[in-house]
Amino acid sequence: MEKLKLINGFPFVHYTKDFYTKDEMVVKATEFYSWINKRRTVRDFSDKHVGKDIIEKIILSAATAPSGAHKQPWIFCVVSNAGIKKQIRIEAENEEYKSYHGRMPEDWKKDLLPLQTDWKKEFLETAPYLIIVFKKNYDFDKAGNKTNTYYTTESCGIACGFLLTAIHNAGLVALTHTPSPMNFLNKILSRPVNEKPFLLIPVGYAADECWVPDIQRKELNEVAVFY
Ligand code: IYR
Repeated sequence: MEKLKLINGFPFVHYTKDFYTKDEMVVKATEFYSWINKRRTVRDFSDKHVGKDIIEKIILSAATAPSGAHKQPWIFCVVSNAGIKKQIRIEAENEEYKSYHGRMPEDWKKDLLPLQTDWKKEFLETAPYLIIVFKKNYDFDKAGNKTNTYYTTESCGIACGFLLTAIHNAGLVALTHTPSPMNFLNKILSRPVNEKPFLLIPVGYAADECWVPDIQRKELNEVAVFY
């Protein structure tokens, strides 16, 4: 039986967490780092099928993320339909073409050179799934009344972090794609006005011939300060 108690009239459940010995903790932390450090953003996708049940578990994992006042201000739209993927590719490439041919300042394009990105987004049709994460700027209760959401950017950012981790854990790869502007996604997916596109994440297997830029991650002393 789950332990329950009321605090000021609100139900709380007793929470327990496994403790590890100091040595176990070192092993756990080291192994996790070495595993997560193998995650890479991938642009070369295979069209190999991935079971919907896997994607469902990945999304459930993402949706365990903490959120402002536990409002869970996200919705994950999963597209596997070839026709919809094609529409998304056409619209995204249209925006990206304009970005790469005028909207992006030269400095920005220079920063992207080592990644060799361009306006062409073939992966939007190749990857078996596109997960489009929408951020809810406000929400509706069951009766249809408008309700507030809080810290939506932070909440969705964390949920996407969980999503990418769950994708990596399943042996799949992803790309955090941000076609800009992304309003076309509301239209194609018939999403309501309270939802704003946050990230477009193709998910699938890496292609047999898959190349990623030879990037280096910052050292600990460049990313952390201990006081
Ligand atoms: N959104 C564009 C450009 C782009 C921007 C950044 I910052 C990147 O890290 C990668 C790409 C695109 O998806 O190509």
